[in-house]
Amino acid sequence: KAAKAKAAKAVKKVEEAVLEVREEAKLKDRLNTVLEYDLHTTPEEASAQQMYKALARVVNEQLRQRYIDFKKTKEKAEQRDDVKKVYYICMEYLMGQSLRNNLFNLGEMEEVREILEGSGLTLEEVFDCEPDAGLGNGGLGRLAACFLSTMTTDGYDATGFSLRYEYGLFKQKIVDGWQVELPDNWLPGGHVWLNENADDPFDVTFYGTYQEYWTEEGLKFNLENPQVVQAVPYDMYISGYETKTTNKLRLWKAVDSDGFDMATFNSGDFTRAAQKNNSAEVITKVLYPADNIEEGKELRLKQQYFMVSASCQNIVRDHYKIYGTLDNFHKKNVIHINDTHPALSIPELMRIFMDDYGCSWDYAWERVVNTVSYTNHTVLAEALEKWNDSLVRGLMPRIYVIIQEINRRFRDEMNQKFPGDWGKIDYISPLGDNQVRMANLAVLGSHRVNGVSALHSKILQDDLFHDFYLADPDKFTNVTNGIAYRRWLCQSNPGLAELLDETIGPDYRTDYHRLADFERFVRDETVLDRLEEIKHANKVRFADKVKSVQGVDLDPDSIFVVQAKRLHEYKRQLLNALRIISRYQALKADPNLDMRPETYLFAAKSAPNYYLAKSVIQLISKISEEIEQDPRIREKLKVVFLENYSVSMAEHLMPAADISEQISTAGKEASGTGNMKLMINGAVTIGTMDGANVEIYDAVGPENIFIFGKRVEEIRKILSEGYNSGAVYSNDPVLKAAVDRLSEGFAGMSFQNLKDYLLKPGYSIADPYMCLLDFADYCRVHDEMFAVYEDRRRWNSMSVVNIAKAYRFAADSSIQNYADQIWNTRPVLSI
Ligand code: HBZ
Repeated sequence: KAAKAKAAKAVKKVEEAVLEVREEAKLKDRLNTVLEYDLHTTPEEASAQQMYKALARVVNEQLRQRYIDFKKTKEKAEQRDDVKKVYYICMEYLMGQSLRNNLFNLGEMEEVREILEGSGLTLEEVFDCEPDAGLGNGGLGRLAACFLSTMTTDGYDATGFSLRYEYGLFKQKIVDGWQVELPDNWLPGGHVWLNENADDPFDVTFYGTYQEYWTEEGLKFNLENPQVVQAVPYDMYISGYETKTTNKLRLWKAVDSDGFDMATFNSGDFTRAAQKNNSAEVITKVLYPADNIEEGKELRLKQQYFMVSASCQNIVRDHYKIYGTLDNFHKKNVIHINDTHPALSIPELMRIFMDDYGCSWDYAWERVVNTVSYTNHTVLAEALEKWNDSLVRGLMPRIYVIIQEINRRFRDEMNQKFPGDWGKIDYISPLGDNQVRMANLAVLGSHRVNGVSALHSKILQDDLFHDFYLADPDKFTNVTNGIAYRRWLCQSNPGLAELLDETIGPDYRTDYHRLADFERFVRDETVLDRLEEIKHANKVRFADKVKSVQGVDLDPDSIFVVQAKRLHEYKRQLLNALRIISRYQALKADPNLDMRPETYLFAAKSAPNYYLAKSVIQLISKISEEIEQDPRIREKLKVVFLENYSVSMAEHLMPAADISEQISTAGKEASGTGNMKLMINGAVTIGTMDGANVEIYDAVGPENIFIFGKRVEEIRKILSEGYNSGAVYSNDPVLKAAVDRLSEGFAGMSFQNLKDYLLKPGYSIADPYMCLLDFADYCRVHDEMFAVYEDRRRWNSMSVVNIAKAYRFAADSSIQNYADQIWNTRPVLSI
C-alpha cells in the first residue's frame, strides 16, 4: 500500500513537472510569437521597450486565462453561505508597475531571466520601461492597491472599482527649488494591462429637470433632458502569489453615449456637434492631485458619481443575473467604500433598488446598509468632504431627493434616540448648512465604520463621530493598515528576502506570522553582519539610481535618514528641516565636529495649489544648494530632495533607509504605511506617538524605536489653554537661531513666509502643527539615536527586531480583520 502511494506521488510529481515544462515552453513560444508577429523583431534584436511590451502582453494573456479559469471556483462558492463577493470602491489605486509583480506572483521570474540572457537585456532594464500606473495620490491609493493584491493572494473573490484616468498623478520637476507639475501621460506604456470591455458599458445620468407627480400607484417622478454618459470598463487583472485566484480592477472610462449632438447639428453647427463628446470624456481625464484636502469642484463630484453609479449598477446587475432576486443581496456582497469619496454609493444603490428593480424604501435600505461598510482615513477638518446642496441637486437631482429622504428618516430615528436634542441631531445629519456632509452620510449608511490604526479609531469614537458612536457603539471598529509585504520586502529587497529564506525558511512568503521567527537571530553575529552588508548593498544600489536619474552623488557610508510621504503641514517636513538647519549651524560653528556623515533624503509631492507646502520643498532644496557650496560641510551633511516620488522610487528607497522619520503632530496621521514599509526593510523609526507608530512601538518595545514629542492628550490640553509658539521660540536659543535663519534664507533666498507661519497667527494660530513645541525633544532623541547607530551590533539587532515584528503589519492581517469583523466573509480558495 505504501509503495503504491509512493509510486502515485512520484507519478503526480512527474506530471506536474511535465506541465511546468509545457507552461514554460508556452511562455517562451508566445513571447517569440508576439515579438515576431506583433512587434516585428526577434528576441535577440528586441529593444528593452519592445521586450517589455511583448512580455506584458504575454503575461496579460496568461492572467486573462487564469481569470476565466477562476470563474468556476467562484461559481461553486456562490452556493456557499459563508462567502461573499467583495467590492472595494476607491477613487484611487496607486498600482505602480505590474510586470515584476506579476512575474513574481506567477513564479516566472527565473524563467524570464533565462530567456533574457540570450537577448543581452537585463530584467531591470526591461522593468524600467514600464510607466507607473500612478492613479492615486499617496497612502490611501497605495493602501487600496496593497489590499487588492493581498485579497487575491489570500483567495478572496474581490473586485476593485475606480476610474481609468488618462493622466495619473502629475510628474514633479524641481525648478530653482520650486515644484512644477507636468502631465503624467501613462497610457502609451500602461495600456497593455488594460482590457477594454466595450460591449459591457453602463449609462450614468447627470443633470436634467426633475419633477414628481402623483398617480394612482403613488408618487412618480420624471427626469427631462438629462445628460447620459457611457461608462466603459477597462479591466486590469490582479495576480496573487502562488495561487490560482485571479481578480480584477475595473476602471471606468467616460465616453459620450451618442458621440454626436443632434440638436446642435440640426441647428447647423456641425463642428461643435461632433465635438460634444469632449464634454463627457473630461470626467476621466485626470486624477485630482490633492491629498487630505477638500477640492469642492463640480468635476470632482462628477467623477465620484460616475464611478459610483457605474460600479453599483454593475454589482446589482451581476447579482441579479446569478440569483434572480435581491432578497439575499447583503448576504452575498460587500461594498466597501474607501473614505467618503465613494459615499454616493449609498443613495445610488437606493436609486437602483427602487427605480430599476421596483423595491420599496425599507426593503432597499435594509439591504444597502447591511452591504456597505466605510473606512475613514482622516480627522483633518479641511479634508472632510462637504458639497453645496445646489451643486448636488443640479448635477444629480434624483440622488439629491433620495439624500433628503435619508436625512428626514435619519432625523426621525435620532429623535427617538436623543429626544429633542436638536443640536446634536443637526450636527450629525447628512444635510445641514446648505451642504451635503459626506462623512455623516457614509456613517449612517454603513453597517460598519473603521479607522486605520488603534489611535485613529479611538479618536473617531471619542471625537469626530462621537454622537454616532453613542447612538450605535457596535458600528465602530478598528482595522490597522497593512502593506503587501511580498511586494515591499520580497520583490523590492531580494537580498533581505534571501537572508530570510536561509534563516527562517521560505514559509514566511505565504504565512506572514512566520516572519516573527526572525527574532531568534537578534544576537546572531553572522546574521547581523549579513544584515549590515545587505543594507550597504542596497544603499549603493540606490546611490547609483539617484546618480543616473538626478545626477547627485550619495555616500553609501553615510547614514541615510529618510522622510518620504506627501508634503503636508501636519506631516512636519518643516520640523525635520529646522533640525537640519540647527545641525548646519552647529557644523558651521565647528567644522571639525566629530560625526559620521549624514544624508537627509526627502521625497514628497505637494498639491499644486498648496503654497506653503511648495515653500517647504523650496526651503529643503535651497538648504541643500547652500550646503553643497561649502566643501567643509558637504562632507558631513548632505540634504537631497528626490524629484518625482512614486511607487517605483519607493521600491528602491525603502530598502536603502537606515532611519525612518515619522514625525507628524500626534493625533493627525491616521495611520501611515510608509512607516511599515521602512520598518520591514530594517530601518529604525524616529517618530511621534501617532497613527500606527503607536502600534510599532508596542510591537518592537521602547528599546527598538525612538519616540519623542507631545502625546495627543498633552496637545489637546496645550491647545485648550492656548498654544504660544513665540514663547517656545524665545526660550530655546538653538531653536530661535534656526527659525531666525529662515528669514536670512539659504542660497540667496529668504523664507520669511515660513518664519511668519511659525510665529504669527494667520488663518489659524501660529505654528498650527506645533513644530516648535516638539523641536527640542526631537533634537534630543535624534542625538541619542545617532549615538546608538555607532554601536553597529546593537543597531543591527534593532533592525532584526523591526523586521521580525513587522509581521503585524502584513496586509494579510488587515484583510483577515476586515473579513472577520466587517465583511463577515471567507476566502473562496485558501493558500
Ligand atoms: O491614508 C492617508 C492617511 O493620511 C494616512 O495616515 C493613512 O495611512 C492612509 C491609508 O489609510 N490618507 C490619504 O492618503 N488621503 C488621500 O490621499 C486623499 C485623497 C483625496 C482626498 C482626500 C484624501 O480628497
